[in-house]
Amino acid sequence: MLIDAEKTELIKNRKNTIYKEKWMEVNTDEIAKKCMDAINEKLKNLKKLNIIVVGKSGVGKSTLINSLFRDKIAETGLGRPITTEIRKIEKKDYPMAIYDTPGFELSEGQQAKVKEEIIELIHKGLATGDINNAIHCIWYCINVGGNRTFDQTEINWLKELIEKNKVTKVPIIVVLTQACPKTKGKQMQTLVEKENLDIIKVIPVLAQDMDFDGEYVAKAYGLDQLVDIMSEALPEELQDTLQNVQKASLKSKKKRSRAVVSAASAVAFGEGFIPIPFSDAAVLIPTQITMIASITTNFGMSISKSVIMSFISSTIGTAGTTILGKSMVSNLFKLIPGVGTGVGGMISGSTASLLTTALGEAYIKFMEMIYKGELKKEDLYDQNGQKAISKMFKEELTKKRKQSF
Ligand SMILES: Nc1nc2c(ncn2[C@@H]2O[C@H](COP(=O)(O)OP(=O)(O)OP(=O)(O)O)[C@@H](O)[C@H]2O)c(=O)[nH]1
Ligand SMILES: [Mg+2]
Repeated sequence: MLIDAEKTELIKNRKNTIYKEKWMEVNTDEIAKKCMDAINEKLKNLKKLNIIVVGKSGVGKSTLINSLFRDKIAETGLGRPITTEIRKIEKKDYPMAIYDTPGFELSEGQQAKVKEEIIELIHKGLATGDINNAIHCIWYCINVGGNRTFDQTEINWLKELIEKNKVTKVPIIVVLTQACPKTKGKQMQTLVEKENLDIIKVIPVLAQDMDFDGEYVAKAYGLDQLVDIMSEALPEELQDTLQNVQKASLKSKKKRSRAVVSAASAVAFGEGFIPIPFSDAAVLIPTQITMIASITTNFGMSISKSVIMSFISSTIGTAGTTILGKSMVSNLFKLIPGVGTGVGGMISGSTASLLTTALGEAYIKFMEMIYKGELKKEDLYDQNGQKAISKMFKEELTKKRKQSF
């Protein structure tokens, strides 16, 4: 039998243990570091997207590539020749390769050669059984500006390529470049569509604004649609890569990011129903870190740890580096209208999911503001910037809370 003194000591020890767990510290610096690790891991594991771009010299292949993808990838020179006619453009730490056909002139001998080389590339890629080596899409570019009518030799070339690609089924998109004025682009689109080719889509684009003697400027268009079509044509494993490299459609980045938030929110729902003293919400944090990493990857910007940290501090309500888990939870609860303070010491599934959704939506807005240059790095270190993030998060919470009623 235990004597009273021993009993008291045991109870005290037990209390201490619970006490420690209950008041566990949440370190924003640590969380930001984990976010950075998760972002780097995610970037490292992005599958490589491989596109072949074919079209006569001067149609605007390089312009198209540089307008659609980040970091002016086609400006890295001519690319490494991999066959006599095809060059591979790659960049270090860039999850994409472009096979370009510079100077593709459709002279008869060359036409046939390029076609054979493309088919060979497709087969070689498939033979490795690795998605990183496969050819995922072919753009066939036709210049609208220089063509009054359709060039039948190009259609014939395409038909033969389609025939040879019948089994391998790499998606082919016909891109009508320099499609200006738009009506001319539409006309050409109708002409190509009449051919009933087995392709994904014919799409007119103007990759860059076009200046007519300083009197009239035709605005670039169609790139966002090309991103959407690519997204429809590519498998799920390449969707993150596409968003990471494309810079033409913010809408598409946001759409993909929202899907990430819904998924994280569902996971958080399952992780809910945890008594606060034991979990201190720490159990929930890995899910949110993964979510933040995925959204950051979609935006394709390099983000520093301090930027992430200022977002975290602003949302969980701490000025310093550390905050007690309990305070963090109570801060968060205070932000949710009508929830009170952690009823029964539990974070319910629906509260966990609500917090996750609001955090994710606020982070998408935060990324969007940085992407558009509306929020500068300097703003993040001053109080006003942090207050703006806090406000955004609170607004999202209120909005989502209302929706859940
Ligand atoms: N304003 C405007 N100019 C364009 C557009 N597309 C191409 N150009 C111009 O057309 C010319 C040729 O474009 P490139 O992108 O170099 O053509 P390319 O198909 O890569 O040509 P090769 O590499 O020789 O096969 C350049 O002077 C571009 O500036 C566009 O969408 N808008
Ligand atoms: Mg070029």
